[in-house]
Amino acid sequence: MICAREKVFGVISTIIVCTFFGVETTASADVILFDFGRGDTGISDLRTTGNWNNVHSLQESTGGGTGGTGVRITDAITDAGVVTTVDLNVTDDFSAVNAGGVLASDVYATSAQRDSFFVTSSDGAQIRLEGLEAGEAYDLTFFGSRAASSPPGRAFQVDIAGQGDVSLDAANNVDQTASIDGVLADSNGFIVLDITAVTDFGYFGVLEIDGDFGVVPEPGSLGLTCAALVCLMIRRF
Ligand SMILES: [Ca+2]
Ligand SMILES: [Ca+2]
Repeated sequence: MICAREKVFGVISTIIVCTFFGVETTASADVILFDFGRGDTGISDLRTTGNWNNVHSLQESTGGGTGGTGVRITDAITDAGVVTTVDLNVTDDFSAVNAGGVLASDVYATSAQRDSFFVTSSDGAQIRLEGLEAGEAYDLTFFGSRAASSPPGRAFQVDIAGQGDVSLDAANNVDQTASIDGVLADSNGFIVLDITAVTDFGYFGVLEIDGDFGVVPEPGSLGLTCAALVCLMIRRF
């Protein structure tokens, strides 16, 4: 009797685990692209179509707004459209959103190159990438553009504690990127990026991540996996 109860408990536990935690697989090397800038609420829509993750402000509807703390992308897609476990979390707000980049598509689509979130000399930002594979190495590439005919400075710097830093001048930029390669996700699957202005302002427009990502199974395949596990356990009664 006790044994039967334990088996029933086992089946129920399997259903609960499948329902709440899903079944993850790891994709082969892939690319995730984030476009920082304007969305569609109240002002011009500069989101990039296709397999991009558009990061835009929570405050746009009130007139421009900022790339505020709490802006979040959940289950980012790869450039092949695969849904991953990767989240992007703005843990320290940017100063505001800008759409004054050079109209060009040398590296990415124009809608990605021309807008950005920006920081100032007195107001940096922080992004935490979550849901990465713990201990896995990732290559990170950054882009930013701001049409400019004179000072002040428009360069941003990205620091990843203990793993490297890089800067990129966004002034009139159309084809330059900056990268930090081989960045290790910590034991939580996190990589934290601190973004600052080198001098006056820093325009941060695109983040590209190259590496292996966990994949969120499609609902259909998840259901089949759970059903198969439950059937297997019932047959063993
Ligand atoms: Ca800030
Ligand atoms: Ca954009």
